[in-house]
Amino acid sequence: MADLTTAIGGFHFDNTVMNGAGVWCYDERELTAVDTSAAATFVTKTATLDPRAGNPNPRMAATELGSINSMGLPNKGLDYYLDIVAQFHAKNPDKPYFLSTTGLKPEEFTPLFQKIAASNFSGLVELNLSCPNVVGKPQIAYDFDAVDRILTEVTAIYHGALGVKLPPYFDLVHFHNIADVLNKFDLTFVNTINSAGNGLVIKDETAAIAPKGGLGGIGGGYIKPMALANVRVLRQLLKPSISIIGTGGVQTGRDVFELILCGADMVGVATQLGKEGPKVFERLSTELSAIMDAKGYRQLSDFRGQLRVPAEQPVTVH
Ligand code: RRO
Repeated sequence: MADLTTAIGGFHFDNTVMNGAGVWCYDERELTAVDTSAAATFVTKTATLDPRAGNPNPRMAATELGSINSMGLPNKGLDYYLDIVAQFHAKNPDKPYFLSTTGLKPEEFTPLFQKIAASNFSGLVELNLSCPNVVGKPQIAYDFDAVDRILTEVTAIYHGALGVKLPPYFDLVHFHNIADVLNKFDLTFVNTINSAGNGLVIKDETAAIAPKGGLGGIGGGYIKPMALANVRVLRQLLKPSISIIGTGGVQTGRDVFELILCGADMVGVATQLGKEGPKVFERLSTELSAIMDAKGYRQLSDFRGQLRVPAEQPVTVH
């Protein structure tokens, strides 16, 4: 087996695959299943200050190529996840865990992070600025000034390891815009990409899900090319101290390999984890290891970021 260990900031992990926030991470039962699988670690469901029921059903559908969801941030509230992560940490003091969180309105970010700062949480916080499914709320990370304001506020309060979950960007100028903002802060990581917002899946002349007129976040194979591009370009534009978790469209060890080739330090799995359950992590690790063995790579740093591009040109906009 090749060496699949990795690091994000000063945090060390004994594997390179983990869940993407939202899948197998709602409660203690689901988190335990991921914790005891081959996954490097887990990230919790995105926690809001207060518990939420989320959107009406049906709110998620799997398709042959991927998935659509409009869960609407169902979660058990920040206190629950702080408490549960503390319990996992007590059992596994050397294993770093991720807590995902977000504010539903601008005034919520300060109390959220005051609470986290006042707790004994010592892992990594993933600030979700890209949920596409809360009715009436825009995806924050498409508003670069809002990201700047929120990170200014949050980093004044919270001095632990902090990262941001990003939506897919599609225009090179937007990659520059977001990188310019993120590079102003002492972030530990970004996680790119969240689901691609506001897609539509039809089954038998009917929208597959109910909320928002059938619109929801698209995940799975549909979005792998966007995930690869977002990891690749952000790796080129972000300062080296910001690690990258690459998420989007992972179905095989080959997909994990390609995200690392684009520069990912860790790889998130969401739609396929939903389809296959936590045993997916063992399969992905075995497949990745076999690819590395065949190529003579002993560790991830042997190929991370080494994508070859014919006649490469720099990623710039004029
Ligand atoms: O709960 C959701 O509807 C959800 C969230 Br918070 C997110 O970040 N991404 C997604 O696809 N669904």
